[in-house]
Amino acid sequence: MTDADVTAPRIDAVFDFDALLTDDEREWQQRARRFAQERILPVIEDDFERKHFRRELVRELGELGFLGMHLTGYGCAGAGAVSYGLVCLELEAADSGWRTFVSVQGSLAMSAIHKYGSEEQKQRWLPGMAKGELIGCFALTEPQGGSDPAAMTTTARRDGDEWVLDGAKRWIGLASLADVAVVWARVAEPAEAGDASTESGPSTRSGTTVRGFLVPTSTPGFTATPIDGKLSMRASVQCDVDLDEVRVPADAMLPGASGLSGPFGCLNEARYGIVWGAMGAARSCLESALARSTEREVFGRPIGRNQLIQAKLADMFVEVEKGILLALHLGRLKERGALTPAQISVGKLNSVREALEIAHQARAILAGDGITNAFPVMRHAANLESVRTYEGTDEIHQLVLGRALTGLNAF
Ligand code: TGC
Repeated sequence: MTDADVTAPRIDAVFDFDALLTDDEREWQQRARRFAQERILPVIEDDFERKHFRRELVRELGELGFLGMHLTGYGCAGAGAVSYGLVCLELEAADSGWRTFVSVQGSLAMSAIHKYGSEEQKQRWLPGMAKGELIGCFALTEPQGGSDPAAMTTTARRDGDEWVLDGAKRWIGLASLADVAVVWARVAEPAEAGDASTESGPSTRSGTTVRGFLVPTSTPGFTATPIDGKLSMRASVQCDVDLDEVRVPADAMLPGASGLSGPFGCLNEARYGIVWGAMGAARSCLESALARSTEREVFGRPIGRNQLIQAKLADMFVEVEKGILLALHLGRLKERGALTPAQISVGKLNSVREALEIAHQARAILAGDGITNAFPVMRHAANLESVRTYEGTDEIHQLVLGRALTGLNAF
């Protein structure tokens, strides 16, 4: 067979992936792909270089229906889990920072309010957040480490008709831009929790439990400081948050969440988005390497004619296809209400680990030019280092799976 006999197919056409989707799902995907290509890709290298978060795109994301798109009512699109995953994939194919924005806003902050908020809280915050007029953040992780939220030291104490929050949070996406923070804090239980809905899960530390609070970021004592010096996710914002006697009214507490299962329920949503999103970054790296392999000539022929290059491309391709098909399977389970946290751990662990490996292989194929911003690959690789760590590190997800397999808890 000569080169002329071979037509290179589109990567996602090989398994006829489109045929597994509904018209509506394809429409969501196309809308996100257009947005990524027209609004993110032309500016992302510059934004990454300058550490610039392009806030004006937030309303556009809202107009397109991407914010809290898997939620129903309150101005949210009520889309299916697969549609949401496809949007995550297309956004992260452009940059992890933008998928992270949609995750923090929709899967974490809006989900927390939607799942656990009172009707009044939902009416107050969700419609504006869906439109991108209001930004939310999710303050769970603390400076001593993100893997063990049970070690949380931020407290909320009742003082008359108010809650008073004290503590510190770290790596909180969007906090310095946000209008509202969902802050998780330890309260004494049950008397001081003072809420009819405290069918509290077991306390996470003797005599206390974890509750969520909606804190307008303009509240005195709330300070968010962007973390500088990041070599990853430079086009998005992560902050230190200081809570110094932050006073909020009694009804700022989320009535429907008691115990760590509250924030973990939101992490499930965000981790699910990552299962898809990381495969978007991986696809972008593979596309760069593939294009380069037919254009770049070394030793008098395209590098793609070399078996060692083809072996790399084949392995990358296999993992992208497997990862996307796994994401689709998890999405279908989620739509049936059958997706478990352990299954999400399989997906998050696999997608991010493989995406990083693909980024590294793509960088090698691009050789010296691969370290420049003429290609998106180093940016994806750098971003994926964050994605590997947040929402549960590889090791946390391995241990979740280890526990599911053995019945023995390693934590
Ligand atoms: P344990 O602490 O004993 O469990 C407490 C309760 O939570 C329940 N639970 C879950 N519920 C729903 N979904 C899940 N995935 C859940 N995992 C646990 C559990 O059943 C229990 O409920 P109850 O009613 O009996 O009290 O926790 P564990 O032993 O089950 O889990 C330990 C471990 C290590 C798995 C967990 O602590 C964990 O997942 N750690 C990683 C946390 C993590 O991902 N942190 C990063 C957050 S990323 C972030 O905050 C930044 S957001 C992004 C941004 O802002 O940019």
